[in-house]
Amino acid sequence: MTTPLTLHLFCRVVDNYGDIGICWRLARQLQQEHHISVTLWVDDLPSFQRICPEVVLDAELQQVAGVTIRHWRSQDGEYTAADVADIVIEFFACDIPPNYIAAMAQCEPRPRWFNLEGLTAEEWVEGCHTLTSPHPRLPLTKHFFFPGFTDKTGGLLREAGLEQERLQFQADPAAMADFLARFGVTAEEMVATKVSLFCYPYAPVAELFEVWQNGQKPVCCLVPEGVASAAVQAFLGSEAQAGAFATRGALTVRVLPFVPQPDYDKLLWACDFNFVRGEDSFVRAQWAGRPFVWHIYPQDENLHHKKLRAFLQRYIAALPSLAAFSLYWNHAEVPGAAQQADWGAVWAAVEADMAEITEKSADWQRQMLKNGDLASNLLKFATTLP
Ligand code: TRH
Repeated sequence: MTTPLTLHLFCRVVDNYGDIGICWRLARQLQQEHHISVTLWVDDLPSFQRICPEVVLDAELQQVAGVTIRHWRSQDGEYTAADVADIVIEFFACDIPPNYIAAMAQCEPRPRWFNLEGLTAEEWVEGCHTLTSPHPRLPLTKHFFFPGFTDKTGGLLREAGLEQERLQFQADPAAMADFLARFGVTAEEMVATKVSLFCYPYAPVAELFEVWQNGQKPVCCLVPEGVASAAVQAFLGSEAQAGAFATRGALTVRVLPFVPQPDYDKLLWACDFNFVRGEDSFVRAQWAGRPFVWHIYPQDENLHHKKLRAFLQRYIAALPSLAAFSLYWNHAEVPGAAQQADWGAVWAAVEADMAEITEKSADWQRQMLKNGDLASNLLKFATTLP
């Protein structure tokens, strides 16, 4: 039997759940599908525990789902070549401990070293994907690895069994109803337009609630606890705690607990329309093959609007109703339209195009499948390195 490859994945949580969400997903996949011995170094265990309840907060080292989790407390510490893995990945240019880098330079052969970058649909990514960055002093070379939407990028994170699991779940109305019933969704609400809502606090949620409340068609909106709290609380007239719900007019809002990652996928699969944000939920919504609107992570000088446009251009250039909705949702300028959204009209346009939008989402999902998956693409590239 050959010794399995070892891999260290370094994750610094900048904020929220996307950094650890992506790293945890990647770590599990490398371990489970590629049989690599993975250690995930992470600096923030409480955020990790929110998406993976098995994580113990006061453990320096622990095993979850076959992955070793190491609490990354500081940049200090002594390391030798024996501490270094065959493959080293730093997520999002997080600086790994200087002595660990020095130990990497002592290894023979040198570890394969990657900087896994953030996802963007902008074209420049294709030119930067797999570029090298030689260390200024040590005999080490790091490679940039970019996720993306074309075959000239690393593709998107996706587990091997995901597609089959999704298709099976979506073909089984009883399984979907049972799943949503766990959160209190009734048989009557099952036939409403089911919407999951995950966004940043500045999304115009109250405006949308008003439209849905006064609409003709029943809408059941499922919101994780802690998301859009002000608007949800105002609608409920009470604390937005998991389990709370209210119906006003055509709209029912239900507050869900934060669920483990695999259940979050099921939520996206079971809903007719998903609001997602950041990076990881955004990608999962694409794999769900259902219509979605993306709330992009805000950046200085509205840099995120450029990224949002680059994505919309690829995803729904031919569907102005959903493009306009997405731009308004992110407070971005809508070409040739009023600055202030008329939310009633904006939602009505999306509703009118829903069949076409649903079809387009399924097409997009199939198109993304053709790019392979990020973990396999990264490992394939690693084998080409000297
Ligand atoms: O939480 P996010 O906003 O995360 C990030 C970070 O802010 C990060 O710094 C930034 O770089 C990035 O966005 C762009 O959104 P995201 O990426 O969708 O991550 C959320 C994770 O939480 C994702 O893995 C899905 C998971 N999740 C659950 O597991 N259960 C839940 O109930 C919900 C709502 C989400």
